[in-house]
Amino acid sequence: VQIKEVVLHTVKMKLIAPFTTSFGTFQEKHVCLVEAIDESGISGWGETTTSDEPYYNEETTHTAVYMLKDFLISRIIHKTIEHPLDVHDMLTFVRRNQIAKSAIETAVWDVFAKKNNVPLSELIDGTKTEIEVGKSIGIQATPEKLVEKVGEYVEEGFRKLKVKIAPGADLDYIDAVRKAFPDIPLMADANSAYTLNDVDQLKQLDQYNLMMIEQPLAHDDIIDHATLQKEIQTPVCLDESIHSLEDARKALQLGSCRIINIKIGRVGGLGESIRIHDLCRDNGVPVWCGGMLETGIGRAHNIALTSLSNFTIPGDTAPSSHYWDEDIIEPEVTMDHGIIQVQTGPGIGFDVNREKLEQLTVEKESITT
Ligand code: OSB
Ligand code: MG
Repeated sequence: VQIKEVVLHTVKMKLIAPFTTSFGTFQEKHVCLVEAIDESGISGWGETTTSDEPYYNEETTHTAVYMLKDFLISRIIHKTIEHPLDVHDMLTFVRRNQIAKSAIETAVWDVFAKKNNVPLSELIDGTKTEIEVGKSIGIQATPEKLVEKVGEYVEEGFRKLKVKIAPGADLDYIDAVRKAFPDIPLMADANSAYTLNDVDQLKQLDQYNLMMIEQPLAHDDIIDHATLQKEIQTPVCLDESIHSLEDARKALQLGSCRIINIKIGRVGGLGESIRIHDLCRDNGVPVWCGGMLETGIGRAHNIALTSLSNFTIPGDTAPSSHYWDEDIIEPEVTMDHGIIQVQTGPGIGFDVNREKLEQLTVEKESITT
């Protein structure tokens, strides 16, 4: 494949409801949809899974667009790409900026799959035809409100409920949910809100039979997490701390976690996601696919990735209707009893609605050199 043109479509999206984590509340966000066009006119799509502020990690939508324009696209465009697995190494000369790299890398995967007329899941040797879906629930005003939300999502069929926690909104909330729903697959995500001084507090979570606690400690830590994992029974899952295959290898070696949340953007692309998946599989460590409140494009990549066999835990891959009034892809993703069918069309398996895209676009730039 040779990419001849890259179009950066920056869109403004408004969530149907605010989403609160320990680091802040999401309401509106800009994302850049990256369209890579090859010599035969095939368009592949990727997405910067960023938000407007650098609170989850150091990247923002602005920094991702900047990196793409000034450093990344020029390393890809007009080069012969034998396989999309090679794109990761073509971009390693730039340090970090994983989400920016991922946006162009995933677009190349889509082009490649479309060119070979196969679904992306098949190109990556995914074996599942359907995936189990979980729901990530933001911090609510009261435990009662959270119980109500969990009830709605359980009713809808979600296979895993993930509750955001933070100091001051933890044990009471989890206690209320567990009392109301003694048997549901339940987990907590702290988004780095605790330190080792909170071990006693975190130990108390052991009584609630949680599937895991996600990223309890610092966003850049794997040492303290190893200490914590020895102190608590609840399995630790890492999100923010894992940016690469090397990070994953070290975390497993240290015993920093027993589960890994893989996000394509955070680790720099689909290729690195596959490598981390394979490493975890070979070490008997389950993985699941995280979410970044993506549009349908990012989520299509997430669904394809989840078709790999070691994604044994339901991911944060709720259908678009949970985030957006109208998505930019067609057809709409639907969920039945907590199950989403892996797309069977070529590439990401969805069409981009150009009219909808234009309506949401606030900035558009075509790059050909
Ligand atoms: O920590 O997994 C996270 C959303 C934005 C940033 C970080 C996270 C999240 C979510 C929501 O938990 C996942 C989703 O529904 O897309
Ligand atoms: Mg998380």
